Amino acid sequence: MGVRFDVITLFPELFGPFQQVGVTRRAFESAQVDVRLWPLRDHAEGVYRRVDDRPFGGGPGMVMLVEPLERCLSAIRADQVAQGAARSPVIWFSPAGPRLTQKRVQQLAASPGAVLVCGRYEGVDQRFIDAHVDEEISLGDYVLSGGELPALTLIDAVTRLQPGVLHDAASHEQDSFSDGLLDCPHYSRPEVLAAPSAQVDLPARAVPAVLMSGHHAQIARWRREQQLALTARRRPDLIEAARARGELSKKDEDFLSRLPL
Ligand code: 4GO
Repeated sequence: MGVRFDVITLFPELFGPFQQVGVTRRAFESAQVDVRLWPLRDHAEGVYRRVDDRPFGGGPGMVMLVEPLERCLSAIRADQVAQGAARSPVIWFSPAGPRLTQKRVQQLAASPGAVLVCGRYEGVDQRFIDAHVDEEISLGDYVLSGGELPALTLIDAVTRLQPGVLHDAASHEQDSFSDGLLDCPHYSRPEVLAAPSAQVDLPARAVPAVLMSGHHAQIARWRREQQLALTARRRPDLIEAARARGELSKKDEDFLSRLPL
């Protein structure tokens, strides 16, 4: 049990503080999620410990060298064998990969883990990717200066799904995407919020009455309808996908058909 991430990075110090805060901290402390950092510089050679060089064919920037990466990956494989851990897939973060989804996060959360390769500079020599990378993942259509934030993002998304991390098991079943729809709005105290004194034009803002009614079935129906309305407006593609999976009831369809376009 537990998920192991082996992270290849030039900046291992980025991962420390992250493991010390929030609801996910216990999962790291108990090694329910075991993050092992592999500083790439440790596998570089020579006085200068080079991990990058100029691209053949010319052009701007630097490319991460194959050999330190291969030595680092060999050290990870040897450690996995020594620890009796599974040989986990190698994930490389780049904008060219398919987008990370909650579905993939759920699969990884129930898996032995992965080796996460964090690129820097212009990227990694293609021969490393061709020989060793099993899966390429992107967070979205933008460029980052390194793969560390995508790695931390993946680790966070996987860690919060581990048993005991959230306050109750139902908590993440309510998340956006867990049922394929966006999350409903949330409210807490006070029940009626006074206008800030500097903004007399802002009316007092009450919590939606149904949430104060104590009618659990009505509350559940209201939340479902809030999810449906928000998702239909912002992400009609997700409504279509939920419909195709047969996850919209007659009630849901009636509600959607009555929404203003
Ligand atoms: C991943 C990596 C963006 C993403 C990256 C993304 N930029 N959209 N940059 O998930 C090679 C060196 C890739 C820096 C890395």
